[in-house]
This record gives sequence, C-alpha cells and structure tokens, in this order.
Amino acid sequence: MGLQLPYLSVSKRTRATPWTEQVTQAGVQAYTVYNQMLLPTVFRGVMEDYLHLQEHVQVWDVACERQVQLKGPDAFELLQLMTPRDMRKMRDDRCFYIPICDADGKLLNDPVALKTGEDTYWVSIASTDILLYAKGLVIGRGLDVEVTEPDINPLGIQGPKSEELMRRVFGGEVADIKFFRFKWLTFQGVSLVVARTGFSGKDGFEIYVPGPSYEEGRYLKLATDLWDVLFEKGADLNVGPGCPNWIDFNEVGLFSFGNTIGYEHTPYEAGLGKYCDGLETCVGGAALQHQAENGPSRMVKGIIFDGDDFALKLHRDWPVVDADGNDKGYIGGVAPSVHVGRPIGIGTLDKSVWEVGTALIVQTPDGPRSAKVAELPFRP
Ligand code: THG
Repeated sequence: MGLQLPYLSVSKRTRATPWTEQVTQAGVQAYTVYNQMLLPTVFRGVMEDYLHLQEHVQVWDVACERQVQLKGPDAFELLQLMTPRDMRKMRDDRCFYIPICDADGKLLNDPVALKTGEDTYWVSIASTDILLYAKGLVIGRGLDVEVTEPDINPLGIQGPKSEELMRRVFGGEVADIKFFRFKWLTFQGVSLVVARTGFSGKDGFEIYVPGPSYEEGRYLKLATDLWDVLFEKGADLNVGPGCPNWIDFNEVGLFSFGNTIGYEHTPYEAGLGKYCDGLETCVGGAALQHQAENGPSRMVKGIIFDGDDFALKLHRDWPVVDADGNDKGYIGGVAPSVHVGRPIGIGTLDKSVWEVGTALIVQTPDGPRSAKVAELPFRP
C-alpha cells in the first residue's frame, strides 16, 4: 500500500515569501520546501490546476527559486568555474540554463543564470546550497567576488494568456521578449527583470521582484502590490493562482533537481550534454572528458506505465528491472498524464534498455508494474 505521509509543519525555517499571505488567501492546499522556502504545489487540485494552466494564465509564487548573486571583478571567472557551459557566449539579454558540477563532474544544481549588472550575475538556483558552494570556491581560489542571496523573488506568469496579462501591466514591450531572454521593465517606477522563462510547458514570464528586505526596505509593498495588480488586470482572462504543476512539468520533460535528476548524475547522463561546451575552464571538466567523447552508459529517459492509473506517490526511487529481474535503473518521478492517457515516469536507465519501446518492470510500493521506454518530452 502507498504510505500516506503526514503534513508539513511551517515555521521560520521553512521561510515565507513576500506572497505567503496572498497565496494562503488564494487557497493553497499543499506546500513543499525548496531552498528552505515554501513552494506551493496545489491550489484547486493537481488536475484542475493543470487544465487551467493549459488554457488561461496563472500567477506563481516561485520566490524559492533563490538568486545567488556573484558580484565583483572575478564574478565571471567564478561563474565559469562553476559550469561546463561556455559563458562567453551569454549575451547580456540572455537567460542561460547551466549545469553546475563538482570536481567529479557530477551535478550540484541546474540553475538559470543572468547578467544583471557590471560584474554582477544572478544564478537562479534549484534546491541545493549553491550559495555555500560559491562562497567555498571564493575562499579556496582567492577570488575577488561577493557572494550573497539578495531578497529577490521570482514571480511566474504562466499559461497561454500570460503575454496579454503582462502587456496590461508592463506595456507592449513584453511581446518583444523572446524565449530565454529578458528586459528591464518598470512597475511603480522600479526597474525589474522580466524574462520569458518558467517551469511550465506553456508560454510564460518570470518577474524578479525585490522583497521587503531588499536594499534597506525600499520596496516594502512592491511585491504584494504587483500580485494584486496582476489579479485585478487579469480578472477577465480567468487569471488564477498556480504553481509548478507535477503533470505539466513531467509531460514536457523539465527536470526537477533532487527528483528526476540529482547529485548522482553527470550532465551527460541527465541529457544536458548540449550545455557542456566549456569543459576547459570549469571544475570537473577533466572528469567529464571521457563522457564527452564516449557518451554516458546510463541516461535519464521517459517511461509509460502499462495499465490504468495507480497510487502515484513517489518519495524514494522505484527500482527498474528487465524481464529476467536484472537491475536496470530506477524511476525518480511519476505523474498521471492527460496527454499520454497513462501514468508516466522519468527514470535513469542503463544503456542496454534505454531504447524507446523497450519493455521493463518497475517495482512500485504497490507491486511490480510493466512499462515501456518512451520519448522525452512526452509532449512538445
Ligand atoms: N526559472 C528560474 N529559476 C529556476 C527555475 C526556473 N530555478 C530552479 C529551477 N527552475 C531550475 N531548473 C530549470 C530546469 C529547466 C528549465 C529552467 C530551469 C527550462 N529548460 C528549458 C528546456 O529544457 O527545454 C529551456 C532551456 C534552454 O533553452 O536553455 O526552462 O524555471 N528563474
């Protein structure tokens, strides 16, 4: 039987965001913790939230996508040390999805990086302590960089009507922002980073919003006002509260660090080899050389379960075996899928079985389930 885990206790350590009161008012039903901060996971219901996201526009409190700010004469050098992606190619208006690796070439995080000023970068992290890692590199390498976590809070505007809503708040210029680029646009006279990014399979934006502690409390009400304005101006667009949706992000193959990818993977194993064009200048570059030339012997792949829906609650890896019972990998994320019409999973599979269509057996807590390897993403 699938185990029903108890609720999460909220305290100061599970940090609140500028929008926690508004998110509560909006009817949040469940949270997870991400970067030691609250991240909503359900509003009306996972399926209802999914269907609404496909058609309308949602406002997401993704403040937990914390910014690790690198500032100083050696900021670029530090950033380049942290990632196997060639950062010289990042033009000033780009958002760069970057693997971060340790000395063994294993992933530490998969953030989005932006240049937000002269010698200043924001590294918008997934849920691991990159602040500490960056501070350690600064000490170890004797670099001249200040590493901080400013009170900057991403707010996601996601869904097919997001451009219309963003126009109403920020003006027509938002339409000129291309995928994975950003512009500085003003709200209440304050210049904010507005990027065309976000953790959904639909069109969307992320606004990097200063919170009440940013620059000595100069922006006490900016974040909460922005939330209210978005809901006012989006009323006729059926704007709703939302959050990264378990069904949506698994269908479109966006990886969740700590779930479907993690410390155990190299970027090649995680399918992020295309972001590794700067091995010469990063920590772990030498360790990655062999896989750069020969490819990995296991990789993160999609699977589709045979049969109907079943208890899809995964809080440990589910082992994967072949017909003879030999160990072939594990599943790190599962979800129902509206698009596929069957439960889907994302797992790490041995090369001998990673071909699309290969039949496998997944050992779920409810017993063995047959499944087949599938193309990632499950939908474009
Ligand atoms: N936005 C911002 N910060 C973030 C996330 C985000 N930090 C945490 C987490 N999400 C980081 N992980 C990802 C994973 C995937 C993507 C973004 C952040 C993503 N990838 C696209 C893809 O794989 O198709 C595009 C990559 C590209 O074209 O370079 O969107 O969501 N601010």
